[in-house]
Amino acid sequence: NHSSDSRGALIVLEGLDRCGKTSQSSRLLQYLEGLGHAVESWRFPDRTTSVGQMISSYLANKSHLDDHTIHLLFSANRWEKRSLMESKLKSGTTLIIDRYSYSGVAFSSAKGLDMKWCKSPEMGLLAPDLVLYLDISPEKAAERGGYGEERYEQLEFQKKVAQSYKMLSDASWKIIDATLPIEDVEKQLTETVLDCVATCRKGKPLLE
Ligand code: DGP
Ligand code: NA
Ligand code: NA
Repeated sequence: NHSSDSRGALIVLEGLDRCGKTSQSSRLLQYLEGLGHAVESWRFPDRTTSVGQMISSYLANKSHLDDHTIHLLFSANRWEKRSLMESKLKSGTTLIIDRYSYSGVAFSSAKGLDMKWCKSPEMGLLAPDLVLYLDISPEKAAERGGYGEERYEQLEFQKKVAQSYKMLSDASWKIIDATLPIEDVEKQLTETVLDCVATCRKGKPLLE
């Protein structure tokens, strides 16, 4: 039971590949569930949809697409979840999202695409209430058990992505030192996340 403008929080985790986002989103999920909150963890790209399958094949180097085309597919993959996202949030469910529009802009602009062009298809998607950036140097990330075989998992490219993220970050981002032990990273996240959830429950407007 909540008042009509009470809602869930839209919390986004961002960072380079191997920064630890995926472990932290499952820890946050368990933490909030343990406190009795309605919460789900999502990730983008969502590889389960037909658009997501095209993205997955591209990332696995099984298909080749023009840089603009794949950019728009990643964006389309977020757009196809927008209405569900909005209804979940409005019904009081907090969403913890592993990657969102910032990944879209950071990874594509790292290829040399114009940043303003990269941002435009993201306009109108729901704005996060909190962006948690798990900060790690590209070199340290690369040391973490090595990269997999996916297209972007290369040190030189990740250095460019890190530069793009720096250009995108603003005062609203919470920058977390992702090189600390996993429990310490979690500790840095939980307090901010709880504040954010409380503010949204009190009826903070949901913006685009
Ligand atoms: P992940 O499933 O989080 O490992 O993401 C797969 C890869 O795709 C990863 O290298 C980050 C990249 N990525 C995620 N979202 C986007 C996006 O919107 N655009 C581009 N170009 N790359 C993305
Ligand atoms: Na990855
Ligand atoms: Na992702």
